Amino acid sequence: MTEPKPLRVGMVGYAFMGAAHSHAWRTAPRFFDLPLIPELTAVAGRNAEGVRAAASKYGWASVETDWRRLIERDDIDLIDICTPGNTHAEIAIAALEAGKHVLCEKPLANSVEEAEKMTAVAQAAAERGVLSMCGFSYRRTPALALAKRMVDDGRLGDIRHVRAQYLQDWLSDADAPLTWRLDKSKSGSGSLGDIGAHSIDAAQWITGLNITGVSALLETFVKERPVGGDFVGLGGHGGAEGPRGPVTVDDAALFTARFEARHDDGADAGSGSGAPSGPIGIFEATRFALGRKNAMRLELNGTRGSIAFDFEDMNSLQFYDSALEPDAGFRKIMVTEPSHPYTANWWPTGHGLGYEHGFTHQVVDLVNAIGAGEQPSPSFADALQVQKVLAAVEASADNSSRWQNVDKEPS
Ligand code: SOE
Repeated sequence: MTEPKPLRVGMVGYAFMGAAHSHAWRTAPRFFDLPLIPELTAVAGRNAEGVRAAASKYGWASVETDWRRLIERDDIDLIDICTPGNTHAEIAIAALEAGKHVLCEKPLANSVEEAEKMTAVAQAAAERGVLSMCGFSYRRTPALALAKRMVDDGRLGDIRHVRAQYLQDWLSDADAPLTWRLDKSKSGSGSLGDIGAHSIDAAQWITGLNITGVSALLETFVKERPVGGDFVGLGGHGGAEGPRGPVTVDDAALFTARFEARHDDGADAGSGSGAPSGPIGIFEATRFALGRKNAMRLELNGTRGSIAFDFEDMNSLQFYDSALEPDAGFRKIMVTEPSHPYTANWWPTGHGLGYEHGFTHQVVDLVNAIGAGEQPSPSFADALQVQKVLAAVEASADNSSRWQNVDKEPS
């Protein structure tokens, strides 16, 4: 049997996502049989000392201090973009036009306009066999992939409610330093695009239905933060003294949403014509849910059943099946059986997986798609739909005309 060809990867950026992606590229071929074998060929970063240290720590064979060198090198087949959102469009478009596959971290871009350009270039590149994916890695959490399988199999019936929260608390400290995630010119938005985007993608992917409209509220609780603080992980402490800079993004985002009706209904939700309506949703994303560390939660209520997931208990899925006796209640599925998505390649039942496995499964699905010459999922077009929802949420929050004050004096 001939040895699989290498897939030579060039990664741009080496912070939190760079670390997670490096682990995934190294680990995927050791636990899954792949048509191509990823090689960690080069990592690029502007700081020569920092990128050399990252290459040594994460196992990259060479370094570049300009991402454009990765595009020029003919020993690189795929560009993995792990940088802030303001750089995604330029790098992805250059890579695709140079004939290199692309994996781009989420959200796809910092605007719908950029995402539309990226999607057009990606679709043209796909015609030439050059493929791309956006890194909504939570789709590859086994419990959420199982939820998708159950919805597709009709176990929940028609979906009526989507309830999505993504709760973190690393900004609860008013002196946590100003980082790129709090600078709109780099991140595009705050909790909305950074973590709310995951909830939007997961809800649309699992239900198979797009959001068609939203009504939103954004809030920035802490308007200024220390600059230049010691940055540890996502939060850290910048110190109460010293200069402070403006926070230009949301700390928290709340929105209600209407989804399209199921495609076979043929009706467009909200048409008011008595046609079947699609699900309605409520979304919350915040970095101030003190005590919640990475609670990416999703509950779907259907006409036959419900599921509930919390990433802080990521190896299980709560399932309510109306076909059982009414007082059966929710039951906890341990998503570690060999029949569950991805789990057969890891440990015996009950041993569980972690955050990093979603990134490894993302690489597995991407490499399998490239090997088969098929469009990976989520595509840039899928990610553009998420970008449109993000933009609608921001537009709704800016337009307070729908906001109804509660009269201070009883009428
Ligand atoms: C920070 O909020 C963050 O690292 C996000 O950027 C990731 O996408 C999410 O998976 C974990 O939290």
